[in-house]
Amino acid sequence: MAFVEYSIEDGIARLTLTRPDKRNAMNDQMLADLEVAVDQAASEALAVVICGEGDHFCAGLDLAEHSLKTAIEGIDGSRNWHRVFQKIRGGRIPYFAALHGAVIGGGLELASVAHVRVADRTAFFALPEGQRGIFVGGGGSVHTSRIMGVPLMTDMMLTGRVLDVDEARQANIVTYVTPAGEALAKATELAKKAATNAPLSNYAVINALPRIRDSGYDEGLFFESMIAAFTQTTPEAHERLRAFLEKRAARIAPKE
Ligand code: 1HE
Repeated sequence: MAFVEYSIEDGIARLTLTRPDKRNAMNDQMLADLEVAVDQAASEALAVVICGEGDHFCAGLDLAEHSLKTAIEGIDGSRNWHRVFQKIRGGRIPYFAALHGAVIGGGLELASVAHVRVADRTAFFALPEGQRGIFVGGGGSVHTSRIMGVPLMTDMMLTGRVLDVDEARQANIVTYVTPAGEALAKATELAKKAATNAPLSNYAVINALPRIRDSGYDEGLFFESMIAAFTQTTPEAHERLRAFLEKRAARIAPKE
């Protein structure tokens, strides 16, 4: 793979965007490489960390390549981002994004399909599509807007507003902030924790929560009961519940 490096250790896959000279801008080849890495992770990993090489996570869509496309090629390109990103967002295993430096445009859209986002203090977030004369195309109007809300996303897209990590934390774009250089270690630590969960519970969290959030109130509650009954009647759930009752499972300690 030219622009994505794949590695796996103890069931945790690491996907690194490796195009630092172009600030990890996403071109068609990088997206294709990302899909190969995502498929590989799906076949063998319990959780995934996604990060970027160099000083930035991802500067978004490769504008040089994009500017040469016709309208129909642009549609195909955007639908391709959706297809690959859906494998991340709606797969079986959780993704943890380790963010630093620029998390811009398509980079923020990519981060938005991860399930947990960790940023270090160097991270900054922007959606300069308005300035570039384009629109989000990597699913941001659906995913990113659900995370930060339409008002803030509209502000960022209209005014070019840049968010720092504290603002991003406040807007739930990230749920962890680390000192500079420590996002990857934190994201990996979290991925390791999630990897010890029952895989079916992880699947339900990833795939049921967003659907329930998008459904009606009554349908959501009904769907929740179905998923809850399904997961809790599996042999793995029985064993995990028994382990707790027989005092073989770790207790939850108060936060230090
Ligand atoms: C790029 C890209 C890119 C850098 N496409 N080549 N994204 C943007 O509008 C963000 C544009 N990038 C930037 O604002 C800056 O590059 C950064 C803040 C990310 C980094 O700044 P800096 O000073 O470290 O780097 P640089 O000198 O600006 O860029 C280094 C090289 O990377 C340079 O190429 P070079 O051949 O002159 O060395 C840049 O041209 C190249 N580069 N970013 C192509 N994005 C699915 S739709 C999503 C829509 C969007 O993503 S819109 C947002 C696009």
